[in-house]
Amino acid sequence: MRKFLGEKQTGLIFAADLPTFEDNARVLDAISEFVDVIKVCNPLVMREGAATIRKLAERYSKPVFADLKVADVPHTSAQIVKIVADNGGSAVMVHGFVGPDGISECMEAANDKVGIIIQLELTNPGGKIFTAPIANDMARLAAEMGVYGTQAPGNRPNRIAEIRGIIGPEPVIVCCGVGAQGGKHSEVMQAGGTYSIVGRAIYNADDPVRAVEAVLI
Ligand code: 3DU
Repeated sequence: MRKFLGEKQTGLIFAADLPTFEDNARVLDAISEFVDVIKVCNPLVMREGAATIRKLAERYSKPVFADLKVADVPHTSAQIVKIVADNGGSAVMVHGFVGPDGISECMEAANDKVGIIIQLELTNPGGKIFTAPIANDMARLAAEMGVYGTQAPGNRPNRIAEIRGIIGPEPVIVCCGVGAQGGKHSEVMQAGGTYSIVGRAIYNADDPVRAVEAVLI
């Protein structure tokens, strides 16, 4: 399996969730040396266009993970994956609940240029109601299908460990919910997570470099 997100160093994925490219660039200019991967989400891509993926990748020479939460019928989901690939993205998040045909068509569209990462369990309290009960089944499916990785809730380390147990040592696990949502990077790493995703705890801090250092302790 290709290392779509590159070699792990700090294990930090920065969630570039500020409103514009320039807002995110101001923070990234200060902290990029600590960042393994830059993550973009739907609001930024809707405002700035898909080209912002390549702009970030080139400016910082880092892989960009498009957390676009793809969740449609296969032929529509596949188009989104292709847009990410065509715009220089390295990985894309696809909801596991789309099922095997949806995941398979996304993998075909990715054409080994982009890693497919399966969203399993949302970190918000409501995520426990509908996504948590099916998350282990979706993790099993992800492992069977040989995807590049899965998401896991970084604010529930026991769930990361459980998901790691299901998918085995190879796939990456990206763990959102570290920092502002209560998760801790050290606990994510200990539980078997590959990366912590951190946004607000860094970009809302008066001193983003100190905030990164605090996260990585
Ligand atoms: O809470 P933060 O500001 O560190 O941002 C977390 C990021 O991770 C944000 O982009 C959000 O959309 C994403 N994310 C979750 O928070 C929870 C999930 O289950 C999946 C993605």
